[in-house]
Amino acid sequence: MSEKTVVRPYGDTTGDGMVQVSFTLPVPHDKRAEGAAVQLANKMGLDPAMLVHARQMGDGFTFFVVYGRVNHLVDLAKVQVVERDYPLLSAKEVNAVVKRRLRRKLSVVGACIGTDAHTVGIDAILNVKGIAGEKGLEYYRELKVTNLGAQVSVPELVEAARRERADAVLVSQVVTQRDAHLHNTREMSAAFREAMPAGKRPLLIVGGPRFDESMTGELGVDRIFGRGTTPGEVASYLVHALITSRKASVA
Ligand code: B12
Repeated sequence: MSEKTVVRPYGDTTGDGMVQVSFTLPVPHDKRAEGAAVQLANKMGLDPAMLVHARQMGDGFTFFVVYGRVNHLVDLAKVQVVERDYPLLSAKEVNAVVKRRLRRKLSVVGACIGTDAHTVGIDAILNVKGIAGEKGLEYYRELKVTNLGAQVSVPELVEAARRERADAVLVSQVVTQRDAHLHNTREMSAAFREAMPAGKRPLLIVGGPRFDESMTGELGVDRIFGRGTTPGEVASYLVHALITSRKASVA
């Protein structure tokens, strides 16, 4: 494997710097619109910029795809990401740890909050059917899952967490328009902080395709899961955060 830490994009030949971007402009499709798209791409640092696709999207909007060269470099040594810092366990291992160490079922309450009705993601994590060939948390014998579904208000969620004596609350936020996912998450974590004293609060987990996983502190949650999350990763995190890394409290 290459030792290189500084890389450039690859289009036709190694290191040629070619990238493809897509965007929509609020103009009808004509020659001027195409020129405007190229101008924007130039301002974004693509030089030369080639328009490869333009299609009118309803009245007065055009969608563009532009292909062009950038001169920017990426320094892999400076990339910062949140990496998994706990072991990935099988369903059998998760069940065994919960049974042996917690000696009761681990209670999980999940929901899509606010006006968000995109339940496919949270269902993929919670429901037996799961995702990508992996079963969801309902399949785990030692987990008790309460899935509240779509458009749940924060007070309803707090109430359900109390009723179910939730060890963890899993919230999904897919819509990001006007930063709704950030506002809703902050509102949710503040409500839990107000309703329950530290030490009695469930683990707060939020997930969705457009979260920045490094924003836990800012959003007041314990963990953020992004695109492509699997139920096994979530179950393993629950065991890590609630049991194995809290040796003293559950021994
Ligand atoms: C299906 C869909 C719908 C369905 C939702 C059906 C349902 N029951 O969920 C319907 C038709 C209802 C819908 C409606 C709308 N939608 Co829609 N929808 C989609 C679509 C096509 C797919 C989403 C999806 O199911 N992905 C598959 C799942 C498995 O992926 P996921 O959600 O990312 O989940 C994974 C991870 O993110 C993570 N995860 C997610 N949540 C959680 C939670 C936890 C706790 C954890 C651990 C992990 C986790 O794990 C999951 C598994 O890996 C997307 C576009 C796209 N291709 O993504 C648009 C999209 C999300 N929708 C969009 C929009 C705008 C809308 C509407 C506002 C449209 C309208 N004008 O009416 C409405 C809003 C309705 C509402 N009130 O929320 C936009 C959002 C844009 C934005 N910036 O926010 C998108 C991106 C489309 C687009 N390109 O414009 N939508």
